[in-house]
Amino acid sequence: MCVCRKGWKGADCSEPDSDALRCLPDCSGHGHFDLKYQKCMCDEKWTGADCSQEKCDLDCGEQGHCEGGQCVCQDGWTGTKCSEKLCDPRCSEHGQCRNGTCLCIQGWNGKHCTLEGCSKNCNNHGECSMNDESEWTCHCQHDWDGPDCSIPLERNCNDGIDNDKDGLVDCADSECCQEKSCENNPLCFAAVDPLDVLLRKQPPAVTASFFQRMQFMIEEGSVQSYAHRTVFNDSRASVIRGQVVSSSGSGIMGIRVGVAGDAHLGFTVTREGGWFDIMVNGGGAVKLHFQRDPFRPRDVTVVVPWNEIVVINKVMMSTDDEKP
Ligand SMILES: [Ca+2]
Ligand SMILES: [Ca+2]
Repeated sequence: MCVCRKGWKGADCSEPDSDALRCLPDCSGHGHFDLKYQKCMCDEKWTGADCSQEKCDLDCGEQGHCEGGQCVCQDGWTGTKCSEKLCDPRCSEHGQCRNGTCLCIQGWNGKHCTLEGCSKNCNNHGECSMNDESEWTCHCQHDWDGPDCSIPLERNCNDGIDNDKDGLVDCADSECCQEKSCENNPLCFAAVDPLDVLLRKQPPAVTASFFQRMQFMIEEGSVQSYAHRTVFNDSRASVIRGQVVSSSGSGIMGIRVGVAGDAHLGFTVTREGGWFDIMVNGGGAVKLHFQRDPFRPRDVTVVVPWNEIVVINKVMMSTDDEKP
């Protein structure tokens, strides 16, 4: 027997089925059901089997598609044609998004402009400006220092007055050591930078031992003065590296650093930024002694393995005027 299509009945399916006609698909109200083709014929602008999808013919580029008459962009893209790159949401706080690149407002750095370049507006002791690396940084007035210009400097290095009231007068204040009037002052004597010594030398053989690679430090005119070669044990020698700072956190130059109770190991003197390197014999606790007027001397005990470079925490020195 014949199985009639929707809307038709009778033995040979030639009579219109008025009941069924009432129940034909409504094509979402955007078309009509065609009995001949047995499917929804959609109105212009609509598509889909039931004509429920609006035809969308906007050009949404490669990063988007048209939906409901407008472009829907893939993640990370925006704009009427989805052709503009979005920035990380963090950009909106201190920057402006320009096609995927976050352009920072004054004082902010980083890919998403989240890094503060001029903290506390340079404490009103400096200017926030862009450096050669296109980063905003504080440029401090001449008597202020630190990333946010919060550290006062010894303004006059030759007036016998402690200008920044840190207990250090003129050349005793390391920041004066670059000044002509302090150039030859013993308080500004510093050891040479080991890197500078190394650069003048032939690189050591790859097979050289730790001691052979490091012994340049105790040679004459190098980092460590008055060191006797014979007191160092080749298999135990190690190097302690550290930084001596004042209570304000700035490095102190000219601090004498030696091993307490062992003068034969010699001593070194902190260089610019308060840095020092000293060779010792490892394999136990080593007590370092730090001293220079007008600071209170300090001892710091370090556990030192064999043949290693040990970097220790900052050593803070204070004067008698300061609370310990
Ligand atoms: Ca001072
Ligand atoms: Ca002064």
